[in-house]
Amino acid sequence: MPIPVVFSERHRLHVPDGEIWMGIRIAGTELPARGEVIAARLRADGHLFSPPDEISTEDLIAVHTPDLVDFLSTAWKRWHGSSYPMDPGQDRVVPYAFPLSDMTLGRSPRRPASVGALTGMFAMDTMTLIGPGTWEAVKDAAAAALTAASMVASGSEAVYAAVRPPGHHAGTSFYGGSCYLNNAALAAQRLADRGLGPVVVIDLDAHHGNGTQQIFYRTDRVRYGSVHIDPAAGYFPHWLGFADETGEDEGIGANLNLPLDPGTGDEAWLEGVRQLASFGEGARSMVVSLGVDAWKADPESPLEVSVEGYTQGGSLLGQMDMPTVIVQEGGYDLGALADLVAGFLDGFERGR
Ligand code: SP5
Ligand code: ZN
Repeated sequence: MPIPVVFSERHRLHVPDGEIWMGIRIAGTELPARGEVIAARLRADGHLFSPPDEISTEDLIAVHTPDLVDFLSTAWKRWHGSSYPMDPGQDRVVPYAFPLSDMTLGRSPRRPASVGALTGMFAMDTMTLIGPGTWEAVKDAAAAALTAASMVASGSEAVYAAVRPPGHHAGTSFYGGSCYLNNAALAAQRLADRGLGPVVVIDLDAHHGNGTQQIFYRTDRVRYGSVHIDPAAGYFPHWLGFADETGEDEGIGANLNLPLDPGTGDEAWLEGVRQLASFGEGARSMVVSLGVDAWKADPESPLEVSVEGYTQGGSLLGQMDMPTVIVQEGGYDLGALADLVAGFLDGFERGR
């Protein structure tokens, strides 16, 4: 039986329309077409689709601050009630100044009057633009991950949330890296809350999931393990993803980072996936952050994993035989995206 899929057509409403990269607006790669090619392929392959349940703010503050949720849900309206769309002519919400902690004397910054300044309190970068339909799509992506977790908590063996935008760079109180709310973290927290803890999150995206790591850094109810491009080699998210980040307080030993050199291919990547599977032993359920941007021709990462590599990775995780929520993260080669996702899901099914 192909893995059931939770999917919302409303992902299409999120049209970031580029990113501000080194101060310049460029095309960007987190496109609506990503959701379309994945859904088309899985429909053709006979997966059963269902829409997400309705959710409320209460569901989101399980891992995020009310301030972040309030900002994301109102940012577009505030921006379009300001002068920025006319002067300087910016139609997307984007930050320009950031309240670094020394700059505010270590105090929590007071809420600024201008929405331009307010954006700098929540955004970790300039690449993650907010447009007219962003919030509706973001909310449905979170809802899809939560729905998949509820299905698994009520007995489904494995469910795939085919979402965009992705989520693993978003933390308790901040967004960035093309992510707004942390879909995978919401799923993991729900599994833990429904008696399926400890949960292990296994992150296969080419980039380190700094947001997921931050959300669960001080707890052992949700472990976080990731194999990704080494931030020390100059890659996003730059500040986190190093091997010496192993958790704090109750979470000591519950965080595992496996950074890889640029050019790393299937063999070493799969060895990393095997280590993540061992790290997950003894957990009662699993969330897979399924980024497929470690693919060798992906425009956003220098890792060199093949479709066969992702299929074998799926098989290794399927063999863990745990209740599992699979959540889509990155993956930007539109010509390979469907093969990579379908390959992983096939491998996962066959591994079980
Ligand atoms: C979820 C996810 O995979 N987020 C990745 C965000 C990574 N962005 C990396 C830095 C952006 C560089 N994009 C411009 C490339 C110009 N050649
Ligand atoms: Zn990525």
